Amino acid sequence: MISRIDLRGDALPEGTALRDLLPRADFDVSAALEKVRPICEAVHHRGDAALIDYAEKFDGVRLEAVRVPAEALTDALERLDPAVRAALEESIRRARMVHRAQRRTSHTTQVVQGGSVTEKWVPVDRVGLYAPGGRSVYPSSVIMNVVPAQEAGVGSIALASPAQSAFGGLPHPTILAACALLGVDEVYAAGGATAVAMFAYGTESCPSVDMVTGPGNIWVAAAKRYFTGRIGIDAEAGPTEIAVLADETADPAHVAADLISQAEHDPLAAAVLVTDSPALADAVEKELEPQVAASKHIEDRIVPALNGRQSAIVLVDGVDEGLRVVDAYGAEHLEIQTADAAAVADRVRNAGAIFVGPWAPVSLGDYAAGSNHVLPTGGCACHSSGLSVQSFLRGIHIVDYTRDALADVAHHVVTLAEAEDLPAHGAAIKARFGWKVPEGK
Ligand code: HSO
Ligand code: ZN
Repeated sequence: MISRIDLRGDALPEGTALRDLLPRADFDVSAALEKVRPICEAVHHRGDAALIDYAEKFDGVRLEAVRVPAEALTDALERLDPAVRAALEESIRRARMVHRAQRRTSHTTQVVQGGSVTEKWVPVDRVGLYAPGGRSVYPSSVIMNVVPAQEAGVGSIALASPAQSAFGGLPHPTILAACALLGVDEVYAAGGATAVAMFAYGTESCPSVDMVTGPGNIWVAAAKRYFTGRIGIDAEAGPTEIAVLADETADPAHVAADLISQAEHDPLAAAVLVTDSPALADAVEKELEPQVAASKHIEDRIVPALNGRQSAIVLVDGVDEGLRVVDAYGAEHLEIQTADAAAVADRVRNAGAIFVGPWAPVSLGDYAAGSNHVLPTGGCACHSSGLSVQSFLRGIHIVDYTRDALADVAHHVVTLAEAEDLPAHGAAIKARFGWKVPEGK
């Protein structure tokens, strides 16, 4: 069912040439952009009325208001299955531990006597978090977005999730319960591009935000792209990906189970095994069949994901070549299932998150490792990180120089200003010293 790419024998190509040999999903956000434009503009011009009309069109329910009443949140928490509540609480506790450690403190560098630069970290004032509905109702993603924002010190956090006709037009009750557990009380029933537009422009009931984060389908990604430059966004999340770098010591049943675990998300999800062991490749392929047959979302997601051009078993000559392949791929999630997995993991340069050895499957990270599961997809791990406290902070440089400290460096500033043909820059210095350039030390 899963295709094979044999990269054994010849030397591996360099850079993008290697990347081009590897599988990847088609996820054309630019085509979706044209479709979301009128939706975003309708929300801009008609505000809540447009949100209510779109909820009726896309979610099949006529809302009285988009803001979710406070009682709906407490109600959802009261009705939450106690086992789910305990699991969410443990997930929150672990995520808080990890994200609290990411907090940054301001730092002052004394550049010269009398001249300092302080980097002050300031949280974004207000963020809008998106939690999908429909196929993916993930309270775990609410945690992964809210916790870093809270630990960063974001003062105002709003959350949007699609209206559900089965729940009287409210977002899914588990999403509401997760919000209640996290202390988020500003929740809106709005979905996809309409939710992003609501946050970006603001409406009668929802004040605009400075930044939108959260996963979503291609429409959410397109809406994020539409608003890039106007508001902050975390990333245009694409379909989930797992890559496993494994040698003959890996357990094929575990590898197969882990590949299926992410294929379960989406027909475009990617599952990639990179191995130097043809025996393991055969054994994993053999394992896939009964395990897929025993899973739930077979025809609509797992089979198309594993069969898709984005998934493959890649054969390489050795672990060193395997490392080059996974680095070129830049997976959202990368498992290392080799002998001395920690040493191999240490050599990886490109991955959203790395899962080391047989006891750290991706699903642990999805729910309860303490790590964040909002991670770069589509190869973006080569230049970007997953969601973190840092995502919600801005580092502001505060420049503080005395007269003497400015005088000491003034001639260099004037020289560079002249070299760039920007004499007014130099004049701004000279004006302070009787229109002369002070002699530096
Ligand atoms: N693996 C997904 C996150 C998720 N898994 C949510 C289960 N629920 C993307 O990292
Ligand atoms: Zn997952």
